[in-house]
Amino acid sequence: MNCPHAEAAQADRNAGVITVDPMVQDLDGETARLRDAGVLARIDLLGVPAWTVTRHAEARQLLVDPRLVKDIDAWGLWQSGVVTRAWPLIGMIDAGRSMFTVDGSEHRRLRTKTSQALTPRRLEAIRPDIEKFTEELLDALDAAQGEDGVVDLKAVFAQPLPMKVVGMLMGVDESQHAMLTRQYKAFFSMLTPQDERLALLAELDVFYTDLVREKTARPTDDLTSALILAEEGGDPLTEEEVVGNLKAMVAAGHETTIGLVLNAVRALLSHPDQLRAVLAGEIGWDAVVEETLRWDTPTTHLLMRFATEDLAVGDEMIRKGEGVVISYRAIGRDTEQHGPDADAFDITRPTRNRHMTFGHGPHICPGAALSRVEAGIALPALFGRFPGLRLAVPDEEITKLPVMTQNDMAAFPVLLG
Ligand code: STR
Repeated sequence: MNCPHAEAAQADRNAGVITVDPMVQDLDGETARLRDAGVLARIDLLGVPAWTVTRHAEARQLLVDPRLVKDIDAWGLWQSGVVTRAWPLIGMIDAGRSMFTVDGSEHRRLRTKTSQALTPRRLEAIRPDIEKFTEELLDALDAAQGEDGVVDLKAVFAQPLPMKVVGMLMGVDESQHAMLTRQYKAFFSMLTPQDERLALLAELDVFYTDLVREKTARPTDDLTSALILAEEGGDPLTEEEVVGNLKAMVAAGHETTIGLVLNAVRALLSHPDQLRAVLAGEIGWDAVVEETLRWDTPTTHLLMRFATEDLAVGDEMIRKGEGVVISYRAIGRDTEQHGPDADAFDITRPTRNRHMTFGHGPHICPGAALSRVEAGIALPALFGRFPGLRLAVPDEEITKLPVMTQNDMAAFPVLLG
């Protein structure tokens, strides 16, 4: 049909839409485009339209708004069948019933045990284990150097550490860690064909269900057993709910912390003055961790929430049934929150702790304290053991994986010094 008005209207609508590209290498460019597009930006996620929030203040407001929910059935495009399980990002949203997908009082019921198990005080008990894992992996790093002295810090150190920690917490046997790492790598990569992704998610469901059944028969002192045994006011969690929580914690506990540790190392190596100040004890490692979380968050975009009513945000209106992404990378670079130099990495920045990388409101990351403990042990131990650590290739040659939601490097080749 030749209808100039409709075409013009379509072009108009397309004009303001930013395509979020999993293949992007210039992530800073994409982040700046989103931030500059306004408080709310229209995005295209592999052919699916959504809103994204790009600013700190408005995200903070939306994350406590009960009219935005996690339940995929509130999504118009899902109800109408436009979005199906064939969409490569569906696993990020339709992830089974868990604390990640439910709101309100049910959400509290699903989440209480987990947040109680991960308080800073409770985590003190596992600090020695994390230190031991770290030392073992530093030995492994030393041993893995090739003839040219090069070793992949990601594969040998940053990746196994969080898996060991979350595996210990949840009671996942070491023999399964390599399988899980492989499966999650394929899950997050947008190059994995969708039928393979759905098949691996089904396999993981079987794996986690078997684990929950085993722990039901023989509870131990891990968090999976605690979730199974939780009373929750006479309303214990179902098997499906325990499985959902277990899946969420393994995926989140492992994937995001890899990014935190590597992004911090990368930031320090490309800002040698700041590395020197930390190594000289002029400023603490906690400053490095917080500024990395703000400046180069592991989670670029978090999918997704849905409006149960029309919602006005700034000059825009999110319509009932529309999807909303939270773009944490752009939020960390918000100049109103962090000043005109928000794009600079600066561990002395006064607002370095006032980032929103762990979210806000009822769904705020329950593992935040754990990731801080892990990075707070791993980083000083790594630089303590290898003070001459340096990149084996120019920084520009570090490639980002084709992942939509995480800032994930393919490899991080280093020389230990
Ligand atoms: C991966 C697939 C799965 O089985 C369960 C979940 C639920 C938790 C999600 C996880 C997902 C993907 C990565 C997330 C994590 C919560 C925090 C983590 C989104 C969908 C972040 O990147 C912040």
